[in-house]
Amino acid sequence: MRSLKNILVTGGAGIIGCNFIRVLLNKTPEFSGRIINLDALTYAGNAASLEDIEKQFGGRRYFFEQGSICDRSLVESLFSKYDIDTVAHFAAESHVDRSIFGPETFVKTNVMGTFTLLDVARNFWQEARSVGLPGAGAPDIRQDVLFHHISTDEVYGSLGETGAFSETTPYNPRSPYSASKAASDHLVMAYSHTYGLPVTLSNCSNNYGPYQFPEKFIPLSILHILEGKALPVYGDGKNIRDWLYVEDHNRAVWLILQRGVPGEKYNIGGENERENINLLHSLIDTVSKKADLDPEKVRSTISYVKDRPGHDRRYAINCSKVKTELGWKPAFGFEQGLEKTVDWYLANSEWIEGIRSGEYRSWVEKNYGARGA
Ligand code: NAD
Ligand code: TDX
Repeated sequence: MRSLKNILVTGGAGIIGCNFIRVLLNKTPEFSGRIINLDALTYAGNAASLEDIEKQFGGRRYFFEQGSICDRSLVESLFSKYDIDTVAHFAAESHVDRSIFGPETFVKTNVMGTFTLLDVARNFWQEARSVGLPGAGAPDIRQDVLFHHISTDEVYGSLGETGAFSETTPYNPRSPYSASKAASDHLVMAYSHTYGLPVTLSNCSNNYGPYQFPEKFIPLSILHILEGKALPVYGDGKNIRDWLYVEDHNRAVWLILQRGVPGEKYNIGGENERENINLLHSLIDTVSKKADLDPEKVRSTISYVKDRPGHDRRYAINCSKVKTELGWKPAFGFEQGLEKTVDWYLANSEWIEGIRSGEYRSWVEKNYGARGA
């Protein structure tokens, strides 16, 4: 088992990164190290998501650094300042719709940002400066360190009615978002093959849970149900996603950090395939019950809208590798995860108001018009 002392978490103010930090510091007694959270606080990042962590662990085991993963000198200084031995790289532009409206930041952050982190790690983790070109598996890079890259099932493309993505499924990304993530995955693997950088890579399905930015389907629908707004369903509503509770995802990431084999990739999925329209009906039932709304009245606000261009039809994940090799299994059933998520949004109106103001609101108004934030 790897000894992890100083973990650089990138994108720790987003849904998955902030849950990872919370799980590690609050619920993982076997971890006694420090977490350094590098986050640019884009529209999707929110420092308020980690206020409790800052209060409890700030300056001792938790350190927040605001900045971009594309800023090489900043990243270099953080590696030295905190003597980083592990990277858990979550930071990304993550919303498919936004990548269609404006792909450039996706290439900058997801491709160039990942490259910058990899290259700084390679330099910082060199045992000693060697002369000339390193060969494959170059021995001069420390092997007691790890660069873990978090990626998506969307790199594999779209499935028909049957089958599931495995770790050997060829890449076939179809949106600017998934193409940028695929490019970053290839760079990660190239740094392993060419320089011997110890890397692991995970490709997961759709996460859901507390602190998710309300542009994604589940939180957007919860808030629109509560506010009596139209519920936008893209196309015929029969696209299928595999839903993974964020804490289950991060338990798998933690296992990979401890015991993942360098150079290997792992698929992580919730084994919860749902058509979007069926998921929406479940959400309507759950939210209506908790908020005392009439579910039939809410259902009448479902609004089929123009489909997302290039909308992938179905994703499904075969996650037998992470189960058999690392002993992972999801702890939360889908209904349970959904209830916990709805409860969290009902109890956290201040967080919601904070994140929906400013830049996000004007972007939504410009690009979606009347749909509202
Ligand atoms: P998110 O959009 O909620 O958060 C992304 C975080 O990254 C934000 O805090 C943002 O401020 C930060 N960030 C963006 N650009 C940055 C930059 N240049 N430098 C530093 N920080 C920057 O995303 P998420 O859903 O938490 O996703 C985390 C990772 O998981 C991403 O790599 C994403 O591709 C991947 N992923 C997400 C899902 C999902 O369903 N949410 C599924 C599969 C894979
Ligand atoms: O208003 C909506 N109506 C709708 O029908 C929204 C926002 C979405 N949808 C559909 C599109 C998708 O089929 O719901 C499904 C889920 O959409 P998103 O929440 O936007 O997620 P998705 O596009 O599947 O991508 C997510 O999972 C994979 C994350 O955003 C990615 O970062 C991750 O890699």
